[in-house]
Amino acid sequence: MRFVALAFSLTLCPKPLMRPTAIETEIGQIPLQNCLYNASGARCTTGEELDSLARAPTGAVLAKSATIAYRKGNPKPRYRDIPFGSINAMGLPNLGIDFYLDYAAAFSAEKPLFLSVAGLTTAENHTLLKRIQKAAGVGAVELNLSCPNIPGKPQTGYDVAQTEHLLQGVFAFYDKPLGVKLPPYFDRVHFDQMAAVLNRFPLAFVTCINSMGNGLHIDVERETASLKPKGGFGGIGGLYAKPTALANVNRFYKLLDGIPIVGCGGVQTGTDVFEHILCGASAVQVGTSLMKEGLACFTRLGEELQSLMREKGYVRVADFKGKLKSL
Ligand code: IRO
Repeated sequence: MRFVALAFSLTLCPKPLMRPTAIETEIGQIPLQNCLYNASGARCTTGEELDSLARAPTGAVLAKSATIAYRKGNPKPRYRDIPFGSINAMGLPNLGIDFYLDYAAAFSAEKPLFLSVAGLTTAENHTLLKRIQKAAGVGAVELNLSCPNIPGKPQTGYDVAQTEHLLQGVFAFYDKPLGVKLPPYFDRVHFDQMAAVLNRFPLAFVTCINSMGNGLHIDVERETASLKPKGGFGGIGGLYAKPTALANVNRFYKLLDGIPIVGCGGVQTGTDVFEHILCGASAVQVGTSLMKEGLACFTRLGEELQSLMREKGYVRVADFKGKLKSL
């Protein structure tokens, strides 16, 4: 009888005998069943793309950065896979905020929908956020301070005073969860200056990093740039960006007073996800790998992360989050 009960528990109820490794997490007050989700811009512009992301094994769905009006974006080719990553000069193509608000109102997946906002002026950002504040179905907003591809529009995140001015205006009326997406920084003083500003506001999260702006990839055979817009200059993502992304995640994790970090940049394997979390990320976005591999990347990355966690004896994300050791 005891043998029968044991055989039953081994076959039908294997869970208690296995070591559970959960990749659930939370970004501050926002619980996520999976620490992975898409980066804004990667396969998340249309309703069909967002529906597919809603069905994928991810913790959230994040939409393409929105402006008030529909934008066609820059002329093509404006995105290329390149050997160790990607280059893009998309130019903020999106369906306009009305589309994303309607999508949010009807969203019924068992995970939060995040909207991304990238107004071309401070006034446009305020208008967008006032609309979102009144809307239903939006889990959080990622305010994009770092689009590198709008000719004539510098990245707000490279101007500390302008960032402070924008956030002062935003938090004068906005009281729902809102985070910012930063460009990569390369100088220790710039980390300090931006962190000092961000610490003055009740941010729900800070996403590090957007693509590394204004790289140039050459098509040697044709002796041209690989992209058409902006003389070929575009944001670089993928493995090229990983060490910079990890440095930004880790520096802001240390400098920000408890504001959660969302890591983004160079995630190709479960080990890359692990590294982001070790550096301090609470959740990790996937951009270039999603573009190259499609939605299957999320199953693979989740499995690879869990297998590494098992190897290392970690049971949950919190066991190693921010625990980068010194040498
Ligand atoms: O060109 C784009 O649409 C774009 C945006 I808004 C961004 O935030 N980052 C990027 O690499 N491309």
